[in-house]
Formats: sequence, structure tokens, C-alpha cells
Amino acid sequence: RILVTGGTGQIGSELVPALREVYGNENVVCGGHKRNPSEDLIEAGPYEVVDAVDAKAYAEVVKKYKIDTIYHLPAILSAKAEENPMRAWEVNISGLINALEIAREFKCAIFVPSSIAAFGPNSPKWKTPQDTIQRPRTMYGVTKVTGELLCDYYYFKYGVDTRGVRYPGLISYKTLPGGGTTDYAVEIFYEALKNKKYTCYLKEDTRMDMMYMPDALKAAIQLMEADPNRLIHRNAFNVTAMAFTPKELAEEIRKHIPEFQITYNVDPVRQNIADSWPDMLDDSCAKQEWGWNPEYDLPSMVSDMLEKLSKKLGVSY
Ligand code: VAH
Repeated sequence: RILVTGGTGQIGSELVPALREVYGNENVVCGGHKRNPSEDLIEAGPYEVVDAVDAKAYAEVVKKYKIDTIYHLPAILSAKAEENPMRAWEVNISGLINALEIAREFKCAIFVPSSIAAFGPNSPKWKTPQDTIQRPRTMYGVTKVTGELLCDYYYFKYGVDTRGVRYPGLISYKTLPGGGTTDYAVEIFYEALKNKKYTCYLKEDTRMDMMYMPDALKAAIQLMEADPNRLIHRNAFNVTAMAFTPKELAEEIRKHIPEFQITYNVDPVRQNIADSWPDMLDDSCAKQEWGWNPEYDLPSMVSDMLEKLSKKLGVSY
């Protein structure tokens, strides 16, 4: 059985149904905490409240359902983490240590996402290599590098089957992200459909790696199913699908909504964070070691996002 903690978050709320599709509803437990679960998450299969910081409760759920694979997703994202760094350390690291100790004790395989945030201002920005300097200056980035090192430690020291990917900004229409720096790339679609205009908190030429949620889910499931003998790396693989700027995204949206207007009101905190991240990752190791191959690029993501979100919001364009 599989347990997804952070199961009601931006990734979790779509990873749970995707895993249930593959492995069967009863075999995937949704562990939620911060946000309440939607009806379909509860109706389709087992749901438990799991606060990752509460090791005892976390272990109880793993024992109760005889979990053999954990997708550990709870995290406070980059912008929010700068407002409350100590809380971010507690959730992102104490929560992770609990998960790794439980994976060690109950012999679970465990997926832990890292992020492009695990790179810093002096990491190569273009075609950022799989193995390169990682000196992030955000607390979120510090917790992501620490998380990668802890996951590798549990693999080399205890043989725990730990695997992860460095996600770029994730774009989805089901659950809003919370407190991230790449969130503009999600908000812009809601504003484009509702108001035909959006004020962006990043400069127009801020280039960042991005990925559409269906590809992010595919990466998580594919990596956990990969033949371990092919894996040279484990925590965590660079993965990307596209890299665009707010200007380029707005131009693509205008192909569907010609009157859409974007204006800029830069937030220095999030601009600083975005400027410290890569512009485009090199994900050749993921391609070679476990067949990573994203489906969505900028044009196909934009047309699918607008189509699906307009239905969800009940607005036409
Ligand atoms: C954030 N969406 O903005 C997250 C992610 C790479 C960005 O880690 O913090």
C-alpha cells in the first residue's frame, strides 16, 4: 500500500487520484493535514489526518495500513518560508526526518521532492547540471538541499530506497499552490479568464523552469517504478519540461485571449528568490537513468490549462 502525506496540497491532491488509478483506490492512503480534503479524495479511498511533524501519528498510519511506499510531500514553499523560516525548518526537515525514520523502521520506499530552489545564485543558471554547486540563500532552498543530503544518507547508511526529483514551478488547475515564487504562472490563468488582465509580481524577463502537473505526476510515479539498478543518482533528479518568462507566458495566453493584458508590480522578495534560481535545468540524467520524457510544452500547457480551468470556473473565452 502507498501513503501520500501532504495529500491535500497542490501536488498531493492530484497525485493521490493518479496513484489510485494505477494501483487501485483502496491501496492508496491520502494523508492530509494543512488543507481539508475535497469530497472525491475521501470518497474514492482511505483518508487519514497526518501531521508530518507528529512522528507517532505518522508511524501509526504506516503500521495500520501496512504501507510499503511513502510519497512525502509536506513542505512550506519559498516565499512563505522567508516569512517564517523556523516554522519552515520544522515542517520541511523535522517532518522529513520522521518520514525517513519511519521508512527505515518499516522498510518503506520513499519519494521526497526537491526543487530548483535547491540551487543558489552561484549555481550555473543555464543547463544547470545534475551535479553542481548548491548554495541556496532561501530557507526553503536550504531545507531542500538538506532534504536531498538526508535522503541520500538514509540510502547509503541504511539502504532505505529513497528517490526524488527537483521539481520546477508546477502549473495545475485543481489545487492552488500556496506561498511559492512560481505561483504567478498559476494565478495568471485565473485572472486571464476572470478579468482578462493580471498584475505580475516578477519582472517580465524572469526566466524559470516550469512543468505542467500531469508531467509532474508522471515523473513521481515513473521514478518510483524505475529499475533501481539503473539509478546512478537518487536525491534528487533534475527534471524540467519548459522554461519561460512572464512576458512569454502572457504572449501565449493572448493567442487564446487576444485582449489579455499583463502589467508588472515587482515584489522585491519574490524577485530576489526567482533571480537566485536557475533559468533552465539539464535533465539528461533523469532521461538516461529512468526514461524521463515530459509531454507538455508551453503551447500545449496553456491551451489545456485554459480549457480545463474555464470549465472549472464556468467562464468562457
Ligand atoms: C515555489 N512552487 O515557488 C515552489 C517551487 C521551484 C518552485 O519550489 O516555492
